[in-house]
Parts: sequence; structure tokens; C-alpha cells
Amino acid sequence: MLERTYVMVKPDGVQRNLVGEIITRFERKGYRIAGLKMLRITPEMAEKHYAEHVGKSFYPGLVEYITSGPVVAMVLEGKDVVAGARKMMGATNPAEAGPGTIRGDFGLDIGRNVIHGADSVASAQREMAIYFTEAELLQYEKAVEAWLYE
Ligand code: D4T
Repeated sequence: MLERTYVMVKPDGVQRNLVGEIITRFERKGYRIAGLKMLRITPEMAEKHYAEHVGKSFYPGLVEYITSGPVVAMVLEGKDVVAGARKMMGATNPAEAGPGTIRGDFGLDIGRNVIHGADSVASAQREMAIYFTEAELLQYEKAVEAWLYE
């Protein structure tokens, strides 16, 4: 099914010059970029984004990390992109993420796991609304899609 998902290169990914590499992987897979921006997450945005983790032991460190520098936020579109993008990222803990995945290839610690991706269509919608307005998400087609979809 054609879906949209929310993906974000975290501050460590930006600092480690992985933005281009990561976007390239998604582009080459065939996903279309519907929205893209760089921003610095505020503590208020972090609390919204990670509402499900408020009160957990790792939450303060998580907020400190995610607000520590710019992130690159994007909305990707494509067939089954929510699960597909998560598969490309690998397990949350880079130590358990397989080779060939973004976290498996570029990460070591769970608290520095390089990238975020929404875990369901509902989460994707909730997260997109935190970072993008509807007007910032572009609808367009690419000629190559005739070669991507049967
Ligand atoms: P995100 O949301 O960052 O893409 O990660 P996941 O969706 O894969 O995983 P998550 O929501 O369970 O965790 C959110 C975020 O918290 C960090 N974390 C998590 C941590 O530092 N220690 C922990 O024990 C857990 C479970 C890593 C990702």
C-alpha cells in the first residue's frame, strides 16, 4: 500500500556526516521524498515526540541527546514504506542491528542510534504533524516510478 512515513537523522548522524549517505539509501531504494528540512528540536517538541517514554529511566538522556544539535527530518513516500524504512534502519539497538542496515553499519550504542523511523502508520501521522505542515509535504510524481512499480 502507498504510505508515508516520518524519518529523522538524529544529531549524531548529522555530526558524523551521515546525512547524504542515509538519504541516498532511501532514494536508491525507490522511496520518494515528500518533505525535507533541518531543524533543532526543542525540549517541548522532544516531549511530544517521545510522549510514550516520559518517566522512563532513559528519558532525560534521550531528550538531552535529541535536542543536542540539528536533526534532518523527512517524510518518505512509497509502497509499504513504514515497515520498509524500519527494516533499512535495523534494530533500535545498533548492537543487534544486522549488517547492511543503517544502525548496523553506522552505530554502536542504543543511545546514539543515528536515525529514527515511525513504527506504524498512526505513529507516522502523529510525528509528521509535529515536524511538518501539510503545505510542506509535496505531491508530485517521478518518471522513474514506472520502473519501480509493476
Ligand atoms: P526511535 O524512536 O528513536 O526510532 O527508536 P525506536 O522506535 O526504534 O525505539 P524506541 O521507541 O523503543 O526508543 C526510542 C529511543 O530511545 C532510546 N532508548 C530506547 C534508549 O536510549 N534506551 C533504551 O533502553 C530504549 C528502549 C533509543 C531510541
